[in-house]
Amino acid sequence: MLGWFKKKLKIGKKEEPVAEESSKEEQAPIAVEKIIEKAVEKLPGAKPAEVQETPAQKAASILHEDVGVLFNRLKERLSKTRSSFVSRVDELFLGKKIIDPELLDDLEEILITADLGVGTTQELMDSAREKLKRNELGDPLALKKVLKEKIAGFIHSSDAPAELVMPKEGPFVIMVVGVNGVGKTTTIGKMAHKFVKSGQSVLLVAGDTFRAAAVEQLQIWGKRIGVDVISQQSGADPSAVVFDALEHARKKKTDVVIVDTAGRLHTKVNLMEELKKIKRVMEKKLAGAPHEVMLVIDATTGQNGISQARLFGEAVDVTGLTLTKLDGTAKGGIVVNICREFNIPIRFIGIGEQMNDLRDFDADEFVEALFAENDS
Ligand SMILES: Nc1nc2c(ncn2[C@@H]2O[C@H](COP(=O)(O)OP(=O)(O)OP(=O)(O)O)[C@@H](O)[C@H]2O)c(=O)[nH]1
Ligand SMILES: [Mg+2]
Repeated sequence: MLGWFKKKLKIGKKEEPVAEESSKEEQAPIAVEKIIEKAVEKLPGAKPAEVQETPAQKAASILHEDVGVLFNRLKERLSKTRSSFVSRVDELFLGKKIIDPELLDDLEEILITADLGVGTTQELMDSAREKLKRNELGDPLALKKVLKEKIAGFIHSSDAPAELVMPKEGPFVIMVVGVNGVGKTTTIGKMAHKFVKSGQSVLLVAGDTFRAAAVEQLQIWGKRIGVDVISQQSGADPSAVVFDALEHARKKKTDVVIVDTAGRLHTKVNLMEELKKIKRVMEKKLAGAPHEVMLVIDATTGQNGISQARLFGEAVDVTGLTLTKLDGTAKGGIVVNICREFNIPIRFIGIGEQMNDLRDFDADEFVEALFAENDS
């Protein structure tokens, strides 16, 4: 399981300090000092006394802080979507006491422009109108709550497990596919970094032999992270590169093999056939491979992502998704729509160009970050 990404910190038992034997005379001044310290602490404006933390407590507080920092970063990176969606909903509701048909029409428009998709918007609006008819919505705030719950429900609707499952033996092979420029190679670099951090050996495979620069780009990532990259000259048959790489991984007992592929339009039949061939070669060379066919979708492309998921899914049985560039778009609503339309889990979201800008997708955290107050 990819649970190693979320390795829990083991907090050791707090060790009780061993009391030193001391005489009553030695203890007396210490007790007085303590009383004075306590009194000083209570003075207005006094700094709290320094707390001596054990290493485990220190680590735990760092971890706790990290979680907060990470959440804030996610929140900040989703700010474009939040301001085009949740903040507009807030503005719409501001000062309104009742829900009238005009307010519902305006809400509908906001949902469509935030790229939640026509079907999702319709379902949300139907449910809101239904609740209104049954007098279950007292005021706009209640409507916002329903909206949040419904959206969380859509994101949770996929029952496919979000964590990757490792094979018992042999390398775990991930084949990364997608349209040109969506962020495949960058996501591969970030993913490899995550695996390396969790102690796995990683091999990158330059299956994009279409552009010379593509091999170089992957090699730069390989160097940055300190992992090997298997490549051939540009123009080589990508299936041959993959074949060699799997042989190499088997010999070296590599834990994780990540295969880059050339970007291709999901509507180009011959290019999709080439992808099927690469996959077949993997299957032949290593039973069970590829264990993950990851489709990378650029969130800024909005609803086109839906047809990409459909056509790549039909061609190569996509098993997981990564949505990139959520930091640069107001169209983050695509996440909701993808979850509602497909039973394919979103594994990761890309929220920037740096190595650490790939996050495990957590539905609850995503909804919270999307609906978070701007200043909290
Ligand atoms: N802001 C932002 N930029 C990203 C993210 N992921 C990738 N990018 C940028 O998107 C651009 C394209 O990324 P690549 O990784 O080269 O995309 P690709 O899918 O491999 O492209 P092709 O191989 O040409 O099909 C680069 O400038 C990346 O830095 C992300 O999550 N956020
Ligand atoms: Mg690439």
